[in-house]
Amino acid sequence: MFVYPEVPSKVLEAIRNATVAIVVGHVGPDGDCIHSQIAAQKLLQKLGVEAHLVNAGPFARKEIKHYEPLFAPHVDKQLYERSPLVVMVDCSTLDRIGYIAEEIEGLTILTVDHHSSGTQFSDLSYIVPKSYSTSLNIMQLYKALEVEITTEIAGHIFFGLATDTGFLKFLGPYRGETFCLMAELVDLGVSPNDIFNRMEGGNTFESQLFLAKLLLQVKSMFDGRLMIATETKNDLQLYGIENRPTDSLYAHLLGVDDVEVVLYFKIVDKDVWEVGMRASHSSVIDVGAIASKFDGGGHRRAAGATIVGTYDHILKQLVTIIDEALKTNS
Ligand SMILES: [Mn+2]
Repeated sequence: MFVYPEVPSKVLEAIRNATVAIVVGHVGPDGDCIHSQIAAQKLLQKLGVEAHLVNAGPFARKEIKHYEPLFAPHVDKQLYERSPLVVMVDCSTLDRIGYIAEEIEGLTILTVDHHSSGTQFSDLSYIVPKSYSTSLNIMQLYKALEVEITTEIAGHIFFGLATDTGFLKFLGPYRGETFCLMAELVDLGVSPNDIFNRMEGGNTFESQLFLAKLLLQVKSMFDGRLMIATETKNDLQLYGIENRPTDSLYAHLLGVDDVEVVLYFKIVDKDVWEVGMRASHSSVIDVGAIASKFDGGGHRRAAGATIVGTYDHILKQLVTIIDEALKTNS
């Protein structure tokens, strides 16, 4: 059974000694990022710290979109001058927080994360690669600091966990501790059924059409071991960025027999692509390592990178790397 490591006393001290803080998360935030940010903010507030939420966005995912008004897109200059403690959640490298990295230069950063990629740049961190979500790390902070977890906070923690485990589908064996923590959250008043409906509900017709369009044009390579989906500018105009069917696309393609890697090319700008990468459960390919070659980040099975270059060039580079990886592992 896995046991969460103790939160370093340095981390607890930094939180206790703070008077003002900024909680930041990665660009293109997901449910774990947003709910971890909010849970961290509430923790700080309960300890008497003035805590602000900042995220560069975009808040494209439907299940987190309504939280956008809680987040500032920039670090206020006056706030910066007060030397706030920066709490960075759900990522451990500065490039993952976008332009906000420049806005917090020189400030002390405390990292809370469960990603294994990227080099640790600060000793002020609570990084647990085995944790299924950053929100569970935050739960450990609540316990270590003896701050009450209310029903509302338990809901944030559960939502983060549900997001990163595909509502428990990605859990492996001998990880009973995650179920124990979930049981605690449920007994604090969280309804898994409500969370599931919030996570999975609200699909628009446009998102289903967008998904259909992407699926019809998927490129299959290496006998179906690699699948590549690519959106066009026209798709974005037609269906809207808020209807990007990211999770369902991965779920559909990872469900195909023999598939090991799925790539999703998303348009950011002319010759700027955000490439989402997923590896199947049975594959030994580490997409986190592939993403880090392009200054991206993530985990073994889920990662992404923002890459500058023409589509053909990026595709060629990625296909070459994945071809190598598939050859060494077959
Ligand atoms: Mn996460």
